[in-house]
Amino acid sequence: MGDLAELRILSLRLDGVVWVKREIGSIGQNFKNLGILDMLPIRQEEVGRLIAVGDIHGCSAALESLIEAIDPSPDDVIVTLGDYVDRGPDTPGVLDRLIALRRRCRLVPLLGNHDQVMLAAIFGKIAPKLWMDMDGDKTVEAYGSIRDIPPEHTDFLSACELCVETDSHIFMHACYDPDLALEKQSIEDLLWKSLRDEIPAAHMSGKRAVVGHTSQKNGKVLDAGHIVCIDTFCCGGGWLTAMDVHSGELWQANRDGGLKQKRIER
Ligand SMILES: [Mn+2]
Repeated sequence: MGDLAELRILSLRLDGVVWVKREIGSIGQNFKNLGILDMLPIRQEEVGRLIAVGDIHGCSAALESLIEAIDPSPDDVIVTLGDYVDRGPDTPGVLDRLIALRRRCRLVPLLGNHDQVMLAAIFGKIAPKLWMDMDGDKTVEAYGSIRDIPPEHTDFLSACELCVETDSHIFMHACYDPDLALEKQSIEDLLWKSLRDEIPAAHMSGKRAVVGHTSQKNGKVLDAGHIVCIDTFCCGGGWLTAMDVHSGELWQANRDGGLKQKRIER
């Protein structure tokens, strides 16, 4: 198993000490295989805003507009909820912008199921057809060919985390099992489970979950109180949403980069 078959979970606490829980598993036929590797304390001196960004799916103009509107400072933490690739026209531009964003703020990128499948296809863990069936053809088209995907982009995706936790919130791409601690969650639930099947009960931690993955075709944030879904279907004509999880401030941009801004009820 190569390095790129490894997945990690990161757990952040923003009350002065950041705890990083690293887990490792294999991208392969069995997506469930996870085990704790280590747990590292990291000091965090100052904390700015904590902002989540929904599924970008190749919509680089929307991402560009949102970053400009947010105007992140080095103390801000931005958690991107995964699914950077496929469907939209410019996956390469999305990954370039995210890599550049790392120099402006504390970026915590999470892995989405599309990102996982892209990596698995590139590194021979699954048949490329499985990726193409998930609109991977748009991604390959934008790069020219699979061979033209630069290592910086696959490195970025390979280093994405599965789950992030703060004192008040948990973040993951798709969903969770409410009765399992974060380190016991399955890849299926974290990356694949749809809210259309069922809105889960509150997580046992009592923390509010912020997720993407289940696209809200009406373009509106789904707020069920204990869980909020900010995948507002940018690639399909809706919005790319960013949300300051403490203030409730929202930024939204469409796939052409047009911006709208509003505050949601809390
Ligand atoms: Mn997804």
